[in-house]
Amino acid sequence: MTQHGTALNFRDFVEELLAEGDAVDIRTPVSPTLEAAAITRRVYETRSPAPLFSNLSGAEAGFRILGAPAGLSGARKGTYGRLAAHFGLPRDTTPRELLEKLISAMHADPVAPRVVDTGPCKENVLTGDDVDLERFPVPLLHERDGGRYLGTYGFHVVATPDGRWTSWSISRTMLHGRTTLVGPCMPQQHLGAIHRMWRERGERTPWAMVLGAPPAALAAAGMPLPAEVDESGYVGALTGSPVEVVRTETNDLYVPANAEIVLEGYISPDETAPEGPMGEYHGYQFAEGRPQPVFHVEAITFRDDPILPICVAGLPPEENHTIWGTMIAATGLDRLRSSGLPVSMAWCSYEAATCWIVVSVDTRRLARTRLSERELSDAVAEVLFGSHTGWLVPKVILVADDIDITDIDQVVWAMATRYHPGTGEYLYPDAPGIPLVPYLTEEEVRTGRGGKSVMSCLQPEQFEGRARGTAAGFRHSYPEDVRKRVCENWTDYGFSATGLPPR
Ligand SMILES: Cc1cc2nc3c(=O)[nH]c(=O)nc-3n(C[C@H](O)[C@H](O)[C@H](O)COP(=O)(O)O)c2cc1C
Ligand SMILES: [Mn+2]
Repeated sequence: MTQHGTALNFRDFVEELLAEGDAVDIRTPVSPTLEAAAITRRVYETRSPAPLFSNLSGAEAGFRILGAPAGLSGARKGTYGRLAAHFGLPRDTTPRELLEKLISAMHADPVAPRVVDTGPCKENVLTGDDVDLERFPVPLLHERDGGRYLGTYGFHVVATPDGRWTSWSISRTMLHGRTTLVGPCMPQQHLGAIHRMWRERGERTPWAMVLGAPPAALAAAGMPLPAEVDESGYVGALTGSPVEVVRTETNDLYVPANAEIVLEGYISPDETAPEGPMGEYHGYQFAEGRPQPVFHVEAITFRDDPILPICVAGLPPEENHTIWGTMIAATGLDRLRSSGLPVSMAWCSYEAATCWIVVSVDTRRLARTRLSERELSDAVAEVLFGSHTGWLVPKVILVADDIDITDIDQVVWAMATRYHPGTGEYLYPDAPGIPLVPYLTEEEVRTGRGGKSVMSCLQPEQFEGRARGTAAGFRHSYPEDVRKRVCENWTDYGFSATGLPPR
């Protein structure tokens, strides 16, 4: 018996998307070289159902790819439906409900994984000379990428030498050879931090990579939980069930038993190879690759008819925005709230490509704090930029909570009408940050500091609990009986019922 449900079984997740009409099974031949990725890009950008490529040219029969696993859906299918399905939540779950769920699991006791003897991921086992990554349809994702990427929607499994902490985390891997991959392993991320511990001992880092993982586990692996927190225990708390794991064939690690594909081996302590470039989460393709550590694959196990999920990174919305951005928002909101600041919500607008987080401020509580704009900005910067979460996102935008910050139109309106040029922005040149941010100077990339700001869209009156003016709109400018009458008679006036809902 294997664990079921969309949160804890990737195959169930795919089947549910197909049943909901939020995935399409593509039986016509599609090439893994650019074509599958081009279709996936168009799917993200048109909010179409996720493409399941069941007939990949040149691939072994049965080997499949799922594109856009957490892309957004057309409005009538529930914009966040595919994301919500990662957690076993209803398709109409709102961002706010999702964040509350993610945060409450951060405060619950972890639920450790349950070790089982075997599982579907062991249906096929390749060891020794049979190990060959080229057996899988490894896609070329963008024309100017430096290679083909196998791991764009899978997570690494590594454990500290003392065995006390096991990290599950997403980081891309590019095909390097028949039995090798290459990919980034940043020391500020837990993969790199644990790899460093083994390197310092002069040893190889025992490693596994899980592709087609339980969707809730994949999302947790893209979440900046604090160091020394096992993502597996968090997933157990989040879903209410221990994740079923099996031991790898060749090293002492444990992986989800129903995963589609598991790679196992080690990260070399010293060997590097050129990796990238790859079209990235901020939406740009740069020309240069960089040397990165080499991952050696000593065994591959996989389900029959395996499905490889892929993220085709680039302009939003893709999974670096819908999964990473959402998980950053959850951990960021939790930190801000726990610090006692008057914060009601946080959201990484998907449109901003995980380069900003919008924070909404409860203005009534703000007035009671008697903080000035600078003091509030400094406090927010200290809480966020000093954390594992805040390292990832360079810009913070503060707005009053009359704005629904998950609605980009409202955020734009607040920025345009409330941010005061010259006085509304606070800079944090010493704050450490991810060097991938596209506008950083060479110096900032080299030192890993700078390019970080808090932009305030708060009005001076809001620090005293008042606002300058009220919104003029359908919801704000008419008495309830008039609004009700207008809504009830809408189609009688001759309008169609299916227009956008008014704000
Ligand atoms: C689709 C996707 C791709 C990602 N790719 C990378 C990557 O290549 N390198 C990286 O450092 N982080 C990447 N991330 C972000 C990390 O997974 C995230 O920061 C996570 O918190 C890292 O785990 P850790 O906190 O245990 O270090 C990606 C996230 C997602 C959702
Ligand atoms: Mn971690």
